[in-house]
Amino acid sequence: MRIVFLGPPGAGKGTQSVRLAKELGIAHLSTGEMLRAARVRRTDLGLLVADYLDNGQLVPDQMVLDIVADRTALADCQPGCIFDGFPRTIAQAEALDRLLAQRHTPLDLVIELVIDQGELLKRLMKRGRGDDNMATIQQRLQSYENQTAPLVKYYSERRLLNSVNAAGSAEDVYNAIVAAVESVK
Ligand code: B4P
Repeated sequence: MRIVFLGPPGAGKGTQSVRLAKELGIAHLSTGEMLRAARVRRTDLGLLVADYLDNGQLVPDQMVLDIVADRTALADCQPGCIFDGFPRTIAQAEALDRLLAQRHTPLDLVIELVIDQGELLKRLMKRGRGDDNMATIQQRLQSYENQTAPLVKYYSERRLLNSVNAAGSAEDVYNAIVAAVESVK
């Protein structure tokens, strides 16, 4: 199975998708995690993306696409994978469609985590990761509205979208996600 998790920063994409991947026995791919790891290791890519991460801006599409193309070719993605926080632009979504079509492994489902801004701010300020300060969060929310939210329509038109209320407890949200997965099995 191949599933995309879509939602604003702090909606719980990481929290939920790690658990679901384990449950389904498929790989968990977080582009955010991969980019942060590259920055910590100070690889060439890490040095290039540091400013984007610190400013709450999306990293250029081609950099993310190269990472995803390499990562999805690894053996652990054979049984399937969850794309956590990817795609984040229409160009990324189109590229992902092309990549998966070449491999004859289309997407099965897109889960949108729906939540209001007040709750997001509370969660992110509490988490307190390096990119969780107020200025960066505002920029990330802006990037989401401008560049990522159009994907809701994109996937809805392709009949892949399943929207889940992400404001409840982590357990309630997870149960709603499992129900969405069951509906396409
Ligand atoms: P990500 O790593 O994807 O991070 P995120 O959107 O902030 O968080 P997520 O939604 O996963 O929230 P989480 O479960 O942690 O992106 C970071 C940066 O990387 C981006 O800003 C961008 O610069 C770059 N990037 C990544 N992918 C990219 C792409 N494809 N293209 C370009 N740039 C890209 O939850 C947040 C907090 O809430 C946690 O503390 C959690 O414990 C808590 N929480 C979760 N669910 C809860 C619940 N139900 N109730 C209460 N608290 C909850």
